[in-house]
Amino acid sequence: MAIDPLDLFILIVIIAGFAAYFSKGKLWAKDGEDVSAYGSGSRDLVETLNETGKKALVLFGSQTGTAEDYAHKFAKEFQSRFGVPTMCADLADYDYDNFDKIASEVSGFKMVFFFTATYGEGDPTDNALDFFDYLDNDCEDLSGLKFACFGLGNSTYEFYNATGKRTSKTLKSKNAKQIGELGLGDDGMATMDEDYLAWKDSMFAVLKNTLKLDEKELEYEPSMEVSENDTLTKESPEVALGEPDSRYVNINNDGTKAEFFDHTHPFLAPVVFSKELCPKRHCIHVELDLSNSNIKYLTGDHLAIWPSNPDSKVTKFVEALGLEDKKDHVIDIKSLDPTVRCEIPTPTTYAAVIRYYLEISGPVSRQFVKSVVQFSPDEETKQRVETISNDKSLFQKEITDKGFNVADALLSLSNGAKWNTLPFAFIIESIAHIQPRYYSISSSSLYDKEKVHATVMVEANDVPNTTRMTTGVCSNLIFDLEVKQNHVTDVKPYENYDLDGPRGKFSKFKLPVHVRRSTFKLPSNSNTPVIMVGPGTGVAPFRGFIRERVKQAENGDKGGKMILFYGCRRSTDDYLYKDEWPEYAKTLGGDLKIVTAFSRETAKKVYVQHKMLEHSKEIFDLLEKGAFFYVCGDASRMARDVQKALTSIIAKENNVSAEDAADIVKDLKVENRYQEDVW
Ligand SMILES: Cc1cc2nc3c(=O)[nH]c(=O)nc-3n(C[C@H](O)[C@H](O)[C@H](O)COP(=O)(O)OP(=O)(O)OC[C@H]3O[C@@H](n4cnc5c(N)ncnc54)[C@H](O)[C@@H]3O)c2cc1C
Ligand SMILES: NC(=O)c1ccc[n+]([C@@H]2O[C@H](COP(=O)([O-])OP(=O)(O)OC[C@H]3O[C@@H](n4cnc5c(N)ncnc54)[C@H](OP(=O)(O)O)[C@@H]3O)[C@@H](O)[C@H]2O)c1
Ligand SMILES: Cc1cc2nc3c(=O)[nH]c(=O)nc-3n(C[C@H](O)[C@H](O)[C@H](O)COP(=O)(O)O)c2cc1C
Ligand SMILES: *[C@@H]1O[C@H](CO)[C@@H](O)[C@H](O)[C@H]1NC(C)=O
Ligand SMILES: *[C@@H]1O[C@H](CO)[C@@H](O)[C@H](O)[C@H]1NC(C)=O
Ligand SMILES: *[C@@H]1O[C@H](CO)[C@@H](O)[C@H](O)[C@H]1NC(C)=O
Ligand SMILES: *[C@@H]1O[C@H](CO)[C@@H](O)[C@H](O)[C@H]1NC(C)=O
Ligand SMILES: *[C@@H]1O[C@H](CO)[C@@H](O)[C@H](O)[C@H]1NC(C)=O
Ligand SMILES: CC(=O)N[C@H]1CO[C@H](CO)[C@@H](O)[C@@H]1O
Repeated sequence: MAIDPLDLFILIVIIAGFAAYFSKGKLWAKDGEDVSAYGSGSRDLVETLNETGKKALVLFGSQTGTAEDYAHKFAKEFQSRFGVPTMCADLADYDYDNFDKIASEVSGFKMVFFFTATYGEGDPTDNALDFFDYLDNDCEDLSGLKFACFGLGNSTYEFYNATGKRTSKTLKSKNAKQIGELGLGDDGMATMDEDYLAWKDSMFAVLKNTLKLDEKELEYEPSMEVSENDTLTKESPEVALGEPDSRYVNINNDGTKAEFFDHTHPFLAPVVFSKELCPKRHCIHVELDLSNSNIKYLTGDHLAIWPSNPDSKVTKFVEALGLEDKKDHVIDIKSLDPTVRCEIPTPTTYAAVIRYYLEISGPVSRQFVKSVVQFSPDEETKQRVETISNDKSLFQKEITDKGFNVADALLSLSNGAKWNTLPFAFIIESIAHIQPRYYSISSSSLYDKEKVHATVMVEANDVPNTTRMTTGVCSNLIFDLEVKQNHVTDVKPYENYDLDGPRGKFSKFKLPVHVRRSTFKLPSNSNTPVIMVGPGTGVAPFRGFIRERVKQAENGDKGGKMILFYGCRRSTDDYLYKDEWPEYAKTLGGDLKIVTAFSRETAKKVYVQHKMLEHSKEIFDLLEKGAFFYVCGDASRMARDVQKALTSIIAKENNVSAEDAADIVKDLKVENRYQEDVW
């Protein structure tokens, strides 16, 4: 239960948050920029389609932007290939009470496409919850509606592709007609992009036949316009230089105090303390002060940090596009399509867009490279781009295996020639926008009321057979901040950032954040024993749990037993919070037990699940006493292995079959006594 369907609410005054979420855009609609839906802010789907003359609809359920990205690209390509005006929208932006009228009331309506990702235990994304609620409870008959669906998932999770399948199955059960096959994209096998391309090609072939659509020569049709504005400079007060959204432009930091912060309007939280937890691998502990905001958190929630790009990546990107001389020019971004909104505050500058809004450093997709063929700066480059983007294995070898990002790939493909041929509107439309990163909060809201702690492992990996390295955007920002805040001189961060932010607003050491509510929670009764399994950074929320019980004990409330199974490579290298545990044990006495597994100190790997088996009887006895069981950390293998270990413990100690033990574990999950916070 990593992300529960209920946790779409950002932790704030709950009622206010509720109203704000469902009126997203309307409450704060200023100058039209922050309006989520079609210009008027209408949430009426049929009315919007009617008024904008759209004849097809692409809806996405997305948590971290992948489905959103595919949906936008699909909508654009569908529109330009078949000349069908198409609207692409977030599932949360519309009401569904007249969804069943689309086919009958929107004249000439073709069909609707869904792009839905899966989270938690096969759950839909936060923004898709209302839609599924409608489908399950209010929708009667969708006959006459044609649809297609592409589901996104990761096959390393237990409930792979669940949401895509649910979308397809439910719509069919309401008599909607599915066109083509259900598409499934798998992150786990790293084939998402290829899965999508294959599905898309077969979908277009089917569409040509079933919808009798005429195919046109594919060319780029901009849905926004970027124009330079020479009457303004980057000093002009109305120009956005990277403020998280337009409400920050022209507002002083202290002026934001009275405001309301949430997932669309992050709080600039001062980092009041930071430290290195493991110099050998770099894991950073940060403490942020939320006291000047309306944001409250509960132990077990997630902190979302909004990162920006490092200097080296910004410079390289500017160089690839040949924007060196005009990076600070002011640009206006205007939507040409009333159903497409640009979330980037405007007017702004090229450099601000690149540093603060575009995800420029991750891997580049074959689809993206395919789409730039038409903008190649010269004939030779065009040939090369065409060849490489049409050949899966060549693309893997020349681009993916080299750890290239967009700028690296473009410059390598063009042999260093500048891509000043790429329209900036195309860049904004084709490159994903930076999403906040989530961190399991490692403090306790009881112990650390106004402060929120996070435990951030720095992501930096060597690219095999090269001297290059790939670096994670957000974790390296935190690393850079820690080094500068503590004036560390003997360590060099992997990347350097503009920590002062636009107009110095992030100075000194502030980060835009919001809090996301989770259901990963201690039992309400403090006497209930808890068993926690959290190797690596998975220990983060358990530090919060333990601090919570420490505070309760200090208040005279003697709690139940706590066992933490913690694993890392070596006791001397990456044992996080090693010095803190004895302190907590002083207060909790025999009620806190830490069992460690060091994987690289012996010839044979020792993991947390091995240690669990050694403590089989103790775990079972605690479960019999009503203990809650928690797992946090790596989702791909660890969480599964731990579940297996628990199942075999129950089978052995309870003398039941493996099947019966698995059922008991399932029941524990249903009772919320087995909780996961995995990523
Ligand atoms: C619910 C939840 C809780 C979490 N809790 C924690 C926590 O407590 N602690 C924690 O440390 N993390 C946690 N995470 C993970 C965290 O959100 C981030 O994913 C993590 O910090 C990496 O983010 P980043 O921006 O640094 O890396 P990203 O920029 O997102 O990069 C991801 C990876 O891609 C690699 N990469 C970059 N460029 C390329 C390229 N061109 N080609 C190939 N690879 C590339 C990077 O090296 C990195 O390894 C949690 C995640 C979730 C969903
Ligand atoms: N730079 C790298 O090469 C590298 C390597 C691993 C992870 N990472 C990244 O580092 C991030 C943070 O890592 P982290 O600190 O949370 O974890 P971690 O350090 O990767 O792992 C914590 C401990 O869990 C062990 N482990 C590995 N597989 C396991 C399994 N199936 N079951 C139980 N335990 C297992 C590890 O052992 P062993 O590692 O000894 O097997 C280690 O002792 C992850 O997001 C990951 O992507 C990077
Ligand atoms: C915390 C977390 C939980 C996930 N749970 C599942 C799951 O239960 N089943 C699945 O198929 N995929 C799961 N995934 C994988 C996502 O569905 C997949 O990465 C998808 O591409 C994300 O799309 P988005 O970026 O549009 O949100 C999970 C991913 C994360 C980060
Ligand atoms: C949409 O237009 C059709 C006719 O073109 C009309 O019958 C219908 O009422 C309109 N629906 C909405 C919600 O505007
Ligand atoms: C999917 O699972 C794999 C494990 O095979 C993991 O390494 C990867 O990070 C996951 N992908 C995403 C995007 O979560
Ligand atoms: C430039 O911006 C100013 C202020 O927003 C605006 O009045 C003017 O019309 C813009 N000029 C151009 C050429 O877009
Ligand atoms: C790295 O190079 C070695 C030998 O030069 C080769 O065997 C190996 O497959 C290469 N690894 C990658 C990931 O390309
Ligand atoms: C376990 O159960 C089996 C039958 O279900 C029984 O034959 C066996 O004696 C039991 N063992 C113990 C130790 O209780
Ligand atoms: C195509 C594919 O891999 N489908 C899988 C989707 O997930 C279910 C389990 O939820 C599997 O049984 C299917 O094989």
